[in-house]
Amino acid sequence: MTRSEELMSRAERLLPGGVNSPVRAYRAVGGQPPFIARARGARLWDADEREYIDYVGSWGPAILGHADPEVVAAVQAAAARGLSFGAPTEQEVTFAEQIRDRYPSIEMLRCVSSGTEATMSALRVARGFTGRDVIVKFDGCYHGHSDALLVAAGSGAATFGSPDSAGVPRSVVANTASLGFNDRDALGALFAEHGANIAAVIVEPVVGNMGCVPPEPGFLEMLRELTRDHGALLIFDEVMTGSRLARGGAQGRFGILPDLTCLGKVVGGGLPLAVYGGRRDVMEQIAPLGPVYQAGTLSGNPVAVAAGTSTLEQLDSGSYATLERLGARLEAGLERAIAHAGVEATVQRVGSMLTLFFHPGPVRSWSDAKGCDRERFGTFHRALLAGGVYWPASQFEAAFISLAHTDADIDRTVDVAQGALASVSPR
Ligand code: KE4
Repeated sequence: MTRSEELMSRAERLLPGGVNSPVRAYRAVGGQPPFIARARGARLWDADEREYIDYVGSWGPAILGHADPEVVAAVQAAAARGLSFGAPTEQEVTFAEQIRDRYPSIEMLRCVSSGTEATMSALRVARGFTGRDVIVKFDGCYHGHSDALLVAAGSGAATFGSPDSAGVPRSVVANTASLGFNDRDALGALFAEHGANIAAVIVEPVVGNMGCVPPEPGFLEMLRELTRDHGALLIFDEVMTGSRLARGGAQGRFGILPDLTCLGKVVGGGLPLAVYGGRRDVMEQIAPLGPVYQAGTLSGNPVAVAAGTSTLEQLDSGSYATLERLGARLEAGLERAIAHAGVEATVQRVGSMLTLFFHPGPVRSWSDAKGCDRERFGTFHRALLAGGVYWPASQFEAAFISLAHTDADIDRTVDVAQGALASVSPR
């Protein structure tokens, strides 16, 4: 029995599935999830001292690579000054100024401790500001686990979703509509019928949570135009894309400014720190200035802010050129490996986030993505892991490249993927 197997048998007695977040249990891909003991740069080591090249990056935060020396030093120095005060600190102001400097759409912001909190709070202030109740999301987009956003795809014409989780009352999602991503006809029809009641549209501007699915030309522009015309707010959930796709996130890359933005992952540098912010007239609705309540004991925690500040300070324009180059190298290598293996698969990438879909492609929406061959993905994932490549444990996730990855890492990964694809029965 490996150390990870021993640890999993202990963990399962106390933690549902032995994990603190479902995807970590490997139920979608099978096999024993390695318990990670330590990480540095682009490498992970598990409890059995097995080494991996890491493409999960803690699901996005580790854009510099793990245990970046400057970030670790900043965290150690902050911790030595005290872990949490529940009071304003200079460091939170500096961090807020960093965010404002990167995101022209963010005039005012509030720190919270997770992406879920950020999106939940953004929805609340959008409803408070507009006085409206209807929220629009897109099938296959994930915005954290707050009740109003756990909505299954609207079945056919019934665009108003049904709960996507037990424990969510139907009444709570009665005002949440879910449409097909990139479906401009459905979007136009919904606004034509319900526009006056829509508080906000929330979208991953590049979707990571059905795998990497970019917006088709004109889709984000249409979202911006329709929300503006109908007095609804446009919320970009950039928890994954923010500071990953460009210094100013997807909004910087595409040049479309939302009314509110949610950030997480990279901006916290791996510690519990997330942000929601945007138009000043909207954010001034938040307590103690306005009637929309939101609070948090550890919001803007000084140790987490130290990790976030140090991470953002190290991300400059050169960083994104490097991430683009490494991403293109991995994409090209995987495409060669797919062709060589004669397997029906496609790679979709934006910057340093990418997905290998077991699907002929293109994958434009959830209705495409759910047609992927998940069994083949599971075989592929297990073979990658056996070959020392740590890949997201679901077909519906994005893999992430960090600044610590080298050309040699990418080339080694492509070699392992070539072997992994050979173990997948061709179709
Ligand atoms: P958290 O509450 O997990 O910090 O953030 C929720 C969230 C919000 N918005 C987007 C676009 C996200 O991707 C996430 C969380 N992402 C998942 C993986 N895609 C986190 C991994 C997990 O759930 O364990």
